[in-house]
Amino acid sequence: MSTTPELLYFDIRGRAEPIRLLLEDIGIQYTNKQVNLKDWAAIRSTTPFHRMPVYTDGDIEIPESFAIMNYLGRKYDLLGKGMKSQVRCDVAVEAWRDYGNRLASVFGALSTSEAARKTFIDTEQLSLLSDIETFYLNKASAALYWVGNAPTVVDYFAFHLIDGIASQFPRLLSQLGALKEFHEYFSERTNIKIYLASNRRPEALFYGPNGKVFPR
Ligand SMILES: N[C@@H](CCC(=O)N[C@@H](CS)C(=O)NCC(=O)O)C(=O)O
Repeated sequence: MSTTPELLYFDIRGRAEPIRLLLEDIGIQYTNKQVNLKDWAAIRSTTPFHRMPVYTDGDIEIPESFAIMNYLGRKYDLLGKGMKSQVRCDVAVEAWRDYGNRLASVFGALSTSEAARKTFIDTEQLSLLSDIETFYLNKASAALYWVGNAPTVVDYFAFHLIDGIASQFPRLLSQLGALKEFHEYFSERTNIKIYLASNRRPEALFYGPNGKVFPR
């Protein structure tokens, strides 16, 4: 049995990117196995639920991206210290998950009209993110992490999604000063900086309708 954990996912950032960021940041050696969409059909039936990501650590095989993050959070003490912090961590993760799911439905579904996409980009997105930013600012600590004085799993979800906003909607991010500040701060962490500049990080954010890579 291999002692090096393996993360199996497409060759995009997508649902695996917070997991990659966490592993990279805390310096875990892992096999970053990336599958191109054209090769997926051949391995689909070998994965639990026939989907990815899947994380394998010794004799533990974990499908479901949030279960993987919770596993890593428990294993490496990244879920917050004490009840209040743990609840704050859970709430923030859910808020980012809602935003991520909304993004997936707006940009990943063929059925979404151009008009609905435009409404999301022009108005809805700022409202959703302003609420998340208000939550972020209502923290007990002056530190720039989402919970307490050290990273928790939510910092990796938040960084991944804000990084997408920074690259796709830079003007929007300039209206969200606290999220922008967090993004800049977190991107300077030593191992995060190394990862962002490395070829281990996929270029593409996600596969859109018809398997098109986004952004092209
Ligand atoms: N709830 C799951 C969703 C997993 C999921 O939808 N994975 C997609 C990629 S993001 C997938 O494997 N799609 C391939 C397929 O359905 O054939 C999670 O969060 O891990």
